[in-house]
Amino acid sequence: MRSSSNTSRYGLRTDCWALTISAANTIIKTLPSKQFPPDFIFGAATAAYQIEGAWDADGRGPSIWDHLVHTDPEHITNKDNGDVAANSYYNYKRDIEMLKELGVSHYRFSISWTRILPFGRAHYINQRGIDHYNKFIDELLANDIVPFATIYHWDLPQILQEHGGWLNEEIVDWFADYARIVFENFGDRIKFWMTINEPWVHCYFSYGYAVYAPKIRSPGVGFYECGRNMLLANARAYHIYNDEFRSTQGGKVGIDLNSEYVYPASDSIEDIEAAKDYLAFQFGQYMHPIFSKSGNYPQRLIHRVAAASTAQGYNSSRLRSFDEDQINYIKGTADFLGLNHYFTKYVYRNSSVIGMFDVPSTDDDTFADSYMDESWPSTHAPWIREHGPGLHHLLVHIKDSYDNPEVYIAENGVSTTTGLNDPTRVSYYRSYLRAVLEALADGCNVHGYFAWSLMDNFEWNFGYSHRFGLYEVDFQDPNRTRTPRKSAFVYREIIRSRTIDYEYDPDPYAGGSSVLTSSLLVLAIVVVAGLFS
Ligand code: PNW
Repeated sequence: MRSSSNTSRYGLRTDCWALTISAANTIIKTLPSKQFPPDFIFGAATAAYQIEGAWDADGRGPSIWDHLVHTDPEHITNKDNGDVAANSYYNYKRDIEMLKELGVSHYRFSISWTRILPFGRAHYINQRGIDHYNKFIDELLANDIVPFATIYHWDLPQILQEHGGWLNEEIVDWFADYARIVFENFGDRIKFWMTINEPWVHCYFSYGYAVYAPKIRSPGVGFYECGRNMLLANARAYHIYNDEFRSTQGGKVGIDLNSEYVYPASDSIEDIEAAKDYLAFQFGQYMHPIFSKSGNYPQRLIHRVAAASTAQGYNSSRLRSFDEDQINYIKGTADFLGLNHYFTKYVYRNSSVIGMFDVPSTDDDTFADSYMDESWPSTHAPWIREHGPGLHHLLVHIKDSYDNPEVYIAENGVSTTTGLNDPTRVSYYRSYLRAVLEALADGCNVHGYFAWSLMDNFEWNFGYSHRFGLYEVDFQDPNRTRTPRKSAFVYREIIRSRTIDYEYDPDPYAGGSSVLTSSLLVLAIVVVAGLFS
C-alpha cells in the first residue's frame, strides 16, 4: 500500500480536477439521482480461491495461494487460509439462492485454473474440474442468472510459478491454452468473459512488492514484465476467441482493470503532472495499449521509465517496448472494460518525495505520493474511504480519453467486521451507485454494476478479518451459514426499484422488514404481553 501523508500540508480541492484530467470541454453535471435504465445490469461478484475451499478435492492442483498459505502461514492475518473458505465448491446452490434473493441478474465468479489443469499446462485436463463448473453453470442458467466469468483471478498454478510464472513470456502460451479450454467447454453457455483480474494489483503486489503470492520482489523490473506478459496473454486469448469461437458462440471478451481516481493536491503544474503520471502508471499502463486509438503504453509512462533507467545506468528501459506488430496485436483486444474501483486519492510531487521510494521501482519511476481526504468517511479498511464522486470522475475520464468504451463496474465495495448491521457499507454503496447514475447522465457507456462481494470471503493477506460480503458467512460453522446483512436488503431494494431510496432502513435481524415496522412489532408485542400480565 502506498503511504499516506498528512492532509493538512495541502489545500484540499475536489471539483475542478476532472476538467483537467479529462478532455477540456467535459462538463460534469450533478443531477439529482434518478432511475437506472431498464437494461442496466446489477450483479454480485466473487473469485474462486476466495470462496470455493475444497482446495485439494476432485483432482485440483495447488496454486500459488495454496502454496503461500501452507508454507508461510504467518504471512496471513490469524494464519487464515482458503482451504475451506465459504466452501462454495459444495455450497454453490445456496450461493445461487442468495443471488435470487438479491434479485441480481448476473453473477461474476472466477474459474480455478488448477481445477481444470492441475499441472498448469494443457497436457492434462481434469474432467472432474470441468464437471464441477458444468454443474454450476447449468444451475445458474436454470435460475435465470447470467454467468459473467473471470478466467484468471490470481490463482496461478504453483508449478507454473516454478517456471517463472508471470515473469516468463511462455505464460502467454500457457494462459492461451487454458483460455481455449474454458472457451471450448463452457462457451456454449458463458457469453461474458473477462480474461485477467486487475493486472496492476497482481503485478504490483505479487511481482513488485512481494506482498501477495508468489511474493516476488522486483518493483522496478518484474512489475513491468508481469504487466507486459498479461497484455500479451489477454491479446492472445482475445484473438483465440475471435478466430475459433466468436462465430459459433457469439459472446464478449473483456479485461478487468482496477483504477483509483486521483485529484492533484494543488493547482501547481507539478501536482497536476504527478496526478496524470500516477493514473498512467496504474490504469493507463494496461488501458492505453488495449483501448486507445494509437495503442502502446502511454507516452508519459514510456518516457518516465526510460529516463529513470538511463539515469540509473541501464542500457535500455526497464519497461520493455512493444514492436509495431505487438502494438497492433494488443490494440482493441477487449470488447468491454471490467472496472474495479474502491477509492480516490490526492496526489502530489515535491521535494519531500525525494528518497521516499526504493530505486529502481515503479513508485520511484512515478515519483509521486498520495493521501486521502480525512473528511471522507473512513471504513474498516484503512485503505478505503467513501468518496463516490471519484467513481463519477473516473467514468467521465474513461469516456473522454478512450472513446466511451462499454464498461461494467466489475467490483466495488467495502469491508466491515462481523455483524449484520453494516451502515458503512450501505452508505458506501449508495454513494457509489449515485455516482454511476450521474455518470450515466453524462453519457458514460456504463452497462452494469457488480457489488464486491456476494458474501464474506478470504480477503487475501487479511484472511477473514476483512468482511466484504452483502451476506455474512459464519466461518466457525461447518455449514458456513450465510445471512443477509442490512446492505443486502438495501441493494435488493435498489435493484427492485431501480432507484436509491435514502430513507429505506431495513432491519437485518428481522428478515429485512423496515426498522420502523419491526419496532412497531416489538411495541405491539410488549403492549399485548402487558395486557395479559
Ligand atoms: C480486489 N489496492 O483486490 C480483488 O479483485 C479482490 O479479489 C479483493 O477481494 C477486493 O479487491 C477487495 O480488496 C484489490 O490495494 C486489492 O489498491 C488491493 C487493492 C485493490 C484491489
